[in-house]
Amino acid sequence: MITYYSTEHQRHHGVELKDAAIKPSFEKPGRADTILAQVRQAALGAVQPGQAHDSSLYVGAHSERYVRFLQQAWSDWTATGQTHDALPLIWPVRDLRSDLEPATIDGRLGFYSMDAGSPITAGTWAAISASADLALTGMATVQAGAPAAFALCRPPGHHAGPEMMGGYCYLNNAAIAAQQARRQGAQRVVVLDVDFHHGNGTQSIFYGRDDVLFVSLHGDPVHCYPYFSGHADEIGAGAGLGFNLNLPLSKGTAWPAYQAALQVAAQRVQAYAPDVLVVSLGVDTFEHDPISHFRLASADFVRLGESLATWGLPTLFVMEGGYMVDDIGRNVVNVLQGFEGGRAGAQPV
Ligand code: FKS
Ligand code: ZN
Repeated sequence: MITYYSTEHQRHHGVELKDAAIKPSFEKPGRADTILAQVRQAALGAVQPGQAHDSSLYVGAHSERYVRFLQQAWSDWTATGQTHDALPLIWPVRDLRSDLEPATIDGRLGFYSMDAGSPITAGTWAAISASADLALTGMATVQAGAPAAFALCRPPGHHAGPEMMGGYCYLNNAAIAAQQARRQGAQRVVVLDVDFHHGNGTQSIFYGRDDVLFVSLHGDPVHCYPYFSGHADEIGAGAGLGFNLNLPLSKGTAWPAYQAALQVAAQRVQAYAPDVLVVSLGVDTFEHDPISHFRLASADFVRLGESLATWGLPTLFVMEGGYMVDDIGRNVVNVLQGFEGGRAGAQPV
């Protein structure tokens, strides 16, 4: 399986608020580097750079004005005399107006975000556009006939909505790839999200549509970030009614319950009969992940890959979260190798 990787991700290294202090973000460059090292060590396949794509291809998953905001945010911020990273500090929550785009960067940072987890830095646009381009390149490879590809995206994307950054995400790489699959002729696309956190952004982008089915296994939002999205009763709206499936799982979920939920997901996907599968691949479901609460062991990630292979679909893996930096590379490669091993006995869904 080809891995698409770009060094541009290193230009984004942000901060987050934790324990009443500004600290380096859990979502740090070393994550992608350790995954790449394991991909190479395991000889998974070629590692190639992505192709640059026009930012107009990000529109569809996102609005045009949001993409423009991301592209210009750092220069707008530094134009006010600031030199440190930009973080939003005010949000248009209930009872405040969210229909008017503010003119100043301070207002716009809050207008276009859900939390303070996505700082804008000097290298953010370079990194996030390169990350989205890896997903687009991977999708092109899959649509050209490859059984699978791995987009080693960083920054991640699944919390980013049509007009919203947050949770370390800016451009929704998986949604951008799914949207591109539709443009290039796929009739039905599934995005399966196995990151520990609910992919609220992907859900939101496709909530009113029946041409992209979103299925997610994640920590129950009653207890887990992002708290305000990911419940089982979120089933889509309008034309998209019935095309959103959330499978929230309790804290401490281990492989048996996880596998059972995966089977529910498989049945829904089988009924949908998609042309292509995009997997939002987070490995923060690992038992030792520092910010999450599932208990998958390293060997379970092989099983996850094997299970997905039995779906028999052209598959693009898009990297999302995973924070136990020493182990995430092994766990990611386990999924991908499990997938390749499992393809031998694959039955089309
Ligand atoms: C809980 C703090 C939660 C934010 C967690 C963000 C998770 C991001 C992710 C992504 F894939 F996007 F990277 N902080 N104590 O893993 O879902
Ligand atoms: Zn996550």
